[in-house]
Amino acid sequence: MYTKIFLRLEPLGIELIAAELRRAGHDVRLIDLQVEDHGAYFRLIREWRPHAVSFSCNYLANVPEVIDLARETRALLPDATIFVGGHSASFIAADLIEHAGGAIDCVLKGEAEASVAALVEAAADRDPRGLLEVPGAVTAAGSGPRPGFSGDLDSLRPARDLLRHRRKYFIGVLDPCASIEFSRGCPWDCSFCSAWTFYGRSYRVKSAEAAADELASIREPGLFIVDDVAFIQAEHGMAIGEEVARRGIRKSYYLETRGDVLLRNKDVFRFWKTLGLQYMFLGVEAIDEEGLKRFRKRMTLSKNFEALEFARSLGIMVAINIIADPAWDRRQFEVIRQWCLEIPEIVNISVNTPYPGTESWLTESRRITSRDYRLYDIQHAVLPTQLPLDEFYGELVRTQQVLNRKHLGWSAAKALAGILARNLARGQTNTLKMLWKFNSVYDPALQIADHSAPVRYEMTLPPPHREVIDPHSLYVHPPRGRNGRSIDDATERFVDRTRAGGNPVA
Ligand code: B12
Ligand code: SF4
Repeated sequence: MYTKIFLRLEPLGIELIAAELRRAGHDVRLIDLQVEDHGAYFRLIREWRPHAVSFSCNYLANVPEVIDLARETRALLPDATIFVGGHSASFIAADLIEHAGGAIDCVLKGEAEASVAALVEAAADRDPRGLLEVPGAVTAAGSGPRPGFSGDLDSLRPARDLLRHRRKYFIGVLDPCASIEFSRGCPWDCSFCSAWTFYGRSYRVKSAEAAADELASIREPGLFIVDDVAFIQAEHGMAIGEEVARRGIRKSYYLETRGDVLLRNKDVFRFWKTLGLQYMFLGVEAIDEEGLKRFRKRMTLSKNFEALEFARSLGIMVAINIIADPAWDRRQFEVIRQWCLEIPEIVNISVNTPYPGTESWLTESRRITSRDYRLYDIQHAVLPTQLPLDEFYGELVRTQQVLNRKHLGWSAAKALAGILARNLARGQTNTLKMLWKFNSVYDPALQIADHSAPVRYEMTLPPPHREVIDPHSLYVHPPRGRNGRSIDDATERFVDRTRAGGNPVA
């Protein structure tokens, strides 16, 4: 829902896979189904008839679409190797294979760069046993070795030239907008998040030179920095910034970070403001101590507000996330609504959703109420609501409406007139179009209707609830302990003080 209005972003993952396969000598084509429709996809494969087709499945909500596409692709190309990968696919690999009933040959878990070329080569031999030698591979016959890490981030360069329709990518007023990663992974361990479990709590960085080289090669004036937590380490953030300044690269940036990182590295964020930082997203998650504790954010409320105050002082647009719990009553929504009205920030409300691959998936004691993958988009309730479901959605949308009233529609059009005019002069209309879409997307009746759509692929329920879990059982990439985190010792100690686990976990 969020992506239907506020943003549509370059899929870096598939561009990196394409780059890797091209390096191995293959002819590769990409199609981004955020931008093009299924008709365009089927036309492409009918004409081209590739030997292998792969789908990226970062989001759980996209699982049914990916399976249906794989099945139809199998009917058209019976001999092609069809494989799937990505963030969510990595946590539910065996289920994907089963749902697809033979349409998916393999799920490749983990980051693709390390083994996608080996997988395509093994597939060419048409020996299903060969696939199982590829690290990260899961087939109907079993699983291969644990996935390996890609090489140095400096050597990775997305095949940006392979995506048509680049003008469709934007976020808010950054239109058009490309994406870039300065780091990969996250050293924290929040209970509702799978960013850390996917990468085995590792954290790697791109060098300042490589980051600046890549930035200089990007045509778009806007940049979405996809790092889970931007500028964890001041030295790294400064080094990239200095290189960007030295080369005179001028762009507008969006980034996401934590409040405590922002407060620890104020100078870095101030410096990036001078370089063009325009939007910042802070995961505040809750405005009461109880809520923060539940999400294992070891951040006090006053620190969170201090961070917000500092972000405001930078004179940039600040967006924050608040997690609504299905157990909320009218009063709790009302408190958030009032707060949203009082503050200048853009507030995004998501719904507490346990995802496979997170700790919450295993520790949540409430019964899951839906096994429909499509509802796992953090905008639907998949845990029992205290209010009747229709009233819950009514309250949720009424709270999200504040965002519409404050930041979209005619008042926003007036406030953004200069930016809109500049974007239009460049032929970019994405920002303008987003301003009037809210009511057609955020509608309680549509959300209720989603709950009664027939479910063809049912998610496997979590195992019986546990109080404590071993994080190692969640990891996709095997952890490399302290050596897997490119941060200095002071930052490692800071992370340890502020992460929920607190005690040494590899
Ligand atoms: C950038 C980002 C976005 C961008 C997406 C940009 C885009 N078009 O891809 C935006 C802002 C749009 C976004 C939106 C959302 N996001 Co998001 N997002 C991320 C983030 C921070 C980084 C992803 C990224 O670009 N990484 C860098 C690239 C290089 O990595 P990658 O895409 O993962 O690709 C690598 C591997 O996954 C793998 N791979 C990927 N595809 C394939 C395919 C094959 C065949 C193979 C073999 C391998 C493979 O290899 C790639 C290279 O190493 C991740 C967190 C994370 N660390 O992964 C969350 C994350 C993926 N998002 C998440 C969520 C919840 C959402 C939203 C639902 C939030 C919302 N409020 O609406 C929406 C849903 C969007 C949708 N389409 O439905 C969750 C996923 C939850 C889940 N299990 O489904 C994550 C994990 C964050 C979290 N904290 O839990 N997101
Ligand atoms: S800080 Fe927490 S929520 Fe943010 S990416 Fe890391 S583990 Fe996930």
